[in-house]
Amino acid sequence: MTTHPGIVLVFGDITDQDADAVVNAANSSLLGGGGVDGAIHRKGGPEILAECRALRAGHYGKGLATGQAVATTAGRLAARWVIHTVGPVYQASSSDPSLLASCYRESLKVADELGARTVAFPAISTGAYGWPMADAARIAVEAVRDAITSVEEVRFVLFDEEAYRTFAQRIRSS
Ligand code: AR6
Repeated sequence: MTTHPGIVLVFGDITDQDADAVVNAANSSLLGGGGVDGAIHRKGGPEILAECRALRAGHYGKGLATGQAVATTAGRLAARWVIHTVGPVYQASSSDPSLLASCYRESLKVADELGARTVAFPAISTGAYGWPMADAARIAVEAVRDAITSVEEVRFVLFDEEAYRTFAQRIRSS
């Protein structure tokens, strides 16, 4: 069935999620980094990086563009797939919210292609990329709410209390 997904909030670590797919807040190199990206590669093991390297050697020679998404194995994680997406870097005067919304939409599109029914997202762009949490939460919740997808459950996995509270407030008020 294709409809809007249900939304669940979790206070925790994305690498612990038992979802069909977990989303990585990656960078365009697809070759790892800190934050969510570092945690996923550390816990998921070298198989994920090997597939990322293969993507770079093939269709993604120039890397993954901001707002796009692509899947690999999840290696040793409980999930079956990691969907890598690249959030926009926040710049106070010229940040484009549609690129952040695109990360959620494109990740759900990839999830549909895979047949994933449960997908766990971190708060993309709110760490190293500096997007203010309240604005990022609004964009994330709206993008997921409006998506037409076969994904049944979207889990936002928030790493600290402030992020959890901000997402909870946004869901209540929209
Ligand atoms: N589980 C859930 N959320 C987490 C975890 C975790 N294990 N670790 C951090 N967060 P970030 P970005 C939260 O920096 O802003 C990387 O180096 C964190 O508190 O992971 O999109 C990539 O390679 C924050 O709220 O992603 C890129 O270069 C949110 O997840 C760059 O950082 C996102 O923080 C991407 O930056």
